[in-house]
Amino acid sequence: MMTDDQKATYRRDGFVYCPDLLGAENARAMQDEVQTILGNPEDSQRTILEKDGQTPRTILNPQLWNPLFARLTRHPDLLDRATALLGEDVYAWQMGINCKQAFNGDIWFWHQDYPAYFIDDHIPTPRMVNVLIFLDDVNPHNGPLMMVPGSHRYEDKNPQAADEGTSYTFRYTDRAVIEAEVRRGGIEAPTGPAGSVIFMDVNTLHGSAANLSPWPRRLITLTMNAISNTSTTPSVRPRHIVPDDRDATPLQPLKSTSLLETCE
Ligand SMILES: O=C(O)CCC(=O)C(=O)O
Repeated sequence: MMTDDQKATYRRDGFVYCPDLLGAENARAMQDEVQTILGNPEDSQRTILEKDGQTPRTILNPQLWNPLFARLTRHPDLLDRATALLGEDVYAWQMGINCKQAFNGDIWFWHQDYPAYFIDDHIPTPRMVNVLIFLDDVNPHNGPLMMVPGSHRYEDKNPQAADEGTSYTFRYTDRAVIEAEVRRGGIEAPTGPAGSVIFMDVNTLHGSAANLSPWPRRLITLTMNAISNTSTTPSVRPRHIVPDDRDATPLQPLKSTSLLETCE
């Protein structure tokens, strides 16, 4: 359950951190599944590589083709909080598993998610929440997600698409805006065990540094959208990056909190 205090934190800061929400057993199940997926590179459209052309950067939309990650979208502890924050039923709009591997996991330059969702994907309002799930223990050295508290109030009308030196083009934020927002709000980078979860407003400014440490820092980003907020016309981005949401139906919670239990 999302408490009133947690909701107030989310509204004030643009994110709320729930340490250990999914627990170690679920985290281990997801880690094992990621290893299996990466060991079977049967479809190159399922994974974006880093600019070295070898290191996996992001596994794209596994909820569409992997039963365990499909179940994750229906985990009751995620679904009830996302629904409470948005005030209505939700569907899984997009998911990625950012692999940020040990030694050579690359950066995610500073950005807000919503400008691309609005300009490129035609999602009418920011009535969405990005559910960020730690797949590994996160510490100050393995590239924790950094966020600027309060930056969800800044409305960026048209950030330019760029690759910022990585293999992934996105609408990254201008340096002058980042400077001003960080001067105002500072930076927070939650750390904690695998299975922890951050619920983040899609307008919160965020990014992460490269991972030089010997520890991976895999992070799931699962964007839940309010069912009244589906795209008005199909995204200009390819369907393996942004799935078609025309048939979106509300997610129903699993009966169990264990991802390993396959019964409904
Ligand atoms: O994995 C990361 O550090 C960045 C995630 C991110 O930027 C996103 O999901 O939009």
